[in-house]
Amino acid sequence: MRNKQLKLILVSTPIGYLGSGKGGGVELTIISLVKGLISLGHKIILIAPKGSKIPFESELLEIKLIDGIDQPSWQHQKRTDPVLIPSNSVLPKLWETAIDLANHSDAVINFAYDWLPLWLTKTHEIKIFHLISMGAESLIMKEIISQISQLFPYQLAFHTKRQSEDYCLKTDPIIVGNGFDMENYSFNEKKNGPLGWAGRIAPEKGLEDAVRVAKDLGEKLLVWGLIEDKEYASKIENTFTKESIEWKGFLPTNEFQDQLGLCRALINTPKWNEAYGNVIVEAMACGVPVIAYDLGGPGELIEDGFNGFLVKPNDIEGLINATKSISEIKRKNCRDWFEKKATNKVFAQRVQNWLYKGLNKKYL
Ligand code: HBI
Repeated sequence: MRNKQLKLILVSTPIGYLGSGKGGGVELTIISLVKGLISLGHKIILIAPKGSKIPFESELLEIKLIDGIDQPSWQHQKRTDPVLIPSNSVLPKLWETAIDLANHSDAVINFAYDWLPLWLTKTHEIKIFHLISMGAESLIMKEIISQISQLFPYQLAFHTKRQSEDYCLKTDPIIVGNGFDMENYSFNEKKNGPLGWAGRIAPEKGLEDAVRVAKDLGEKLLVWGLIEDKEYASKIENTFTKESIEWKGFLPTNEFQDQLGLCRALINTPKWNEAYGNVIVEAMACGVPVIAYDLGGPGELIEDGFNGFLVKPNDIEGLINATKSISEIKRKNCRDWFEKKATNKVFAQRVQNWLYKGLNKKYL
């Protein structure tokens, strides 16, 4: 099976079209992985909500756009909520298309953090592989993921070990990390720039802690990301003076990385079990060291003292002290770490190995 060309169907997240920013990190993951798998010679059909845009073309890539109503995000629901399927829902339509096409493909890869595609794994001889994009944000999701782990353990993969520890898995978790296109990020040597923060503006991302650091240092924090929770954003604005925060908005990667590369550090303040932390890797790709709470994916990606500093969760004093010592980190270490571990090429190779192994498995 080594380097055999795979015919793959990739099914996107149903909470917004690719490019809307509503899918959070999983949008960048999908676009990066499509490019990486194509560079390995695999054939891709990407099924995604209408409006989705992919910033490149290839004769190995076909895109099918499906119209329908977004799935409510698990971030806006309670852990104990049931699965909701709105009328004219895009989720079942994405999967009807996938099932129609599946018997001409080797495997389907699911990126949705949703119950339906996981449940379908039990009912279809087509092999559906799931890249789980979050920690256990919903009980019914935790339940179905544990069930699939019992039945098809080789068809589940996670971004980080810490993320996988949220789930009761039958076997050791398959960890594939994440990865982004090296061509999209340029290394910036500049050492004494501003402080930055990036991510979906929502409570679980803990922006207020990073603004506190900037304020205490008498600086302005540059903030990139989609303002998903307007109330939360204005609460932060009212708590701090206007001088402490500059909203830069949700920018396309090329503009984002241009501005991010000028920062002397990125501060990352997760309040939840962040599955991976794409912005951490994007910063490192630009040579920007990261100061993060030792929680979830960021706690696994940052090598304390090498490509950034780790701080006890919610320890704002710790963030401030780390910020004062950030010039000790060689910016080149960050770029080297990215090139070795988190380009979309190495990510695609890890996913390819996952698929080859899973396709070879015959379940008793
Ligand atoms: N919620 N229902 C649902 N489905 C998803 O795919 C989903 C989500 N919430 C957030 C999310 N995906 C992404 O932001 C993850 O990358 C975190």
